[in-house]
Amino acid sequence: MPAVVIVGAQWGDEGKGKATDLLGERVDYVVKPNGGNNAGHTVVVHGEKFELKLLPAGILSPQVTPVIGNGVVVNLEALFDEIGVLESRGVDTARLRVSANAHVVAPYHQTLDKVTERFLGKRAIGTTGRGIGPAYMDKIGRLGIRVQDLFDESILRQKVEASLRQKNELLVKVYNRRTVEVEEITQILLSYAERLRPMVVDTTELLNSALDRGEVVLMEGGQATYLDVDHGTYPFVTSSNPTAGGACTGTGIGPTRIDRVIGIVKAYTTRVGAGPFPSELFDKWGEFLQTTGHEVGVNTGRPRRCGWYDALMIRHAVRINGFTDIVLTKLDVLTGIEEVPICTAYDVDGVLHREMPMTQTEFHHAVPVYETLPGWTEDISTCRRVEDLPENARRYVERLEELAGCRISAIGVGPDREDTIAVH
Ligand code: 2SA
Ligand code: GDP
Ligand code: MG
Repeated sequence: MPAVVIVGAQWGDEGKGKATDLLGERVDYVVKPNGGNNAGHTVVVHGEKFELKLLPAGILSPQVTPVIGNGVVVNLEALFDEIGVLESRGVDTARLRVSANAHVVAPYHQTLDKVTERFLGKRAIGTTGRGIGPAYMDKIGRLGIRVQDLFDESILRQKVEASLRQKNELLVKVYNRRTVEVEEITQILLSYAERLRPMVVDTTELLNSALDRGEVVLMEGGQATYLDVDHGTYPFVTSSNPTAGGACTGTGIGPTRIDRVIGIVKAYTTRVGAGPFPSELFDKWGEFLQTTGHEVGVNTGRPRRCGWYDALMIRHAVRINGFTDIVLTKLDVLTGIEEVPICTAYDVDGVLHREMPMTQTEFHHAVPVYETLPGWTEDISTCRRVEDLPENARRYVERLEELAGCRISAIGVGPDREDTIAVH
């Protein structure tokens, strides 16, 4: 399995970090193709909890070379903070490599993210406030600053100036904020240059050469399918392409080199931030999932909205990403629910939809139609084989597999690395 992609199939926090960490023992490189320090992955290794944001979860496996790909937007302060925290806990981060083509999140991106959200008022996206949207806007608008620019002071100053000429107009005239000085930003960015230099390489060359040698590269997608700027619930999305195609552009690995695309699917649904969510729960079961599943944002501490499993979303995600298999996570959280509903259709203003509707308006109006399966009360956290699961848990998994039209290859029954069932 030379090149493998991991993609979140819902709105994030499906457990991609744990899945990456689990596969870490069998891979040589783990590369992050998109996003930045808006991500949040909790990985539990032998009872010890790690929270990763900008760094790929593969950093916890000593034989893995972790890579920040060209598609990532890098907040340098956050990068070195995270490295510092991991080092203080005994994790060796010296193997980390960063793409020379990755873009930098500058302090003014974060300011713009926050003021834009405030400006939107009721229509705010509920971003993480990490400057991700404005950094990607600059990238697409050709006003971005790349990691390599830090090694050419005169180019860096020119680029900061070009970017700030436009930003200052906006900040001062529209948002009533102070002017950001070119020299201040240039010096802040330059202050990271020497520490960053040893990590910076042509990561596309690094990864493709590794594949040529038969080594295994895992692409760890940030965020998730329905947060994708093209395929997600726009405008309530992030500003990158977390779907499988984005893994190619965000790393420089061609699609023909990819053998496996693993969809990470939570056994129920969560979302953090604003936007439509047809199977969202506002009753005791929503609270149950939130509490039992510890559904709180790793990055911002926001409680995650919770709802039942939405089979339409997953079937559509299987298509968009071309999943070869699914890792189903957090099945243990459903233990104790007498009857487990699965959303299998939407009623949209009286019209029944069995697939994702075409328009966002229809999705906003979608009322979930449920089929219900009997639940289970047995503790499943110690199950290590499918046969160990109670019959009703097995039936739930089989039904999800059938509705998704994709094989489930592993099942998560707890947060620790070991709490996993491999399906043969
Ligand atoms: P942004 O900051 O521009 O990417 O926000 C745009 C939308 O994308 C959502 N988003 C996320 N959703 C779930 N998890 C994310 N990471 C953290 C976590 C989130 C946290 O793992 O818990 O700590 O709050 C993540 N990152 C971005 C975001 O909520 C907006 O809806
Ligand atoms: P990511 O952003 O997709 O990596 O997911 P997060 O780390 O933000 O959120 C997933 C949470 O669920 C983390 O706290 C994990 O430790 C936890 N987790 C992952 N898999 C399982 C599982 O199978 N069962 C339980 N109970 N928790 C899990
Ligand atoms: Mg997360």
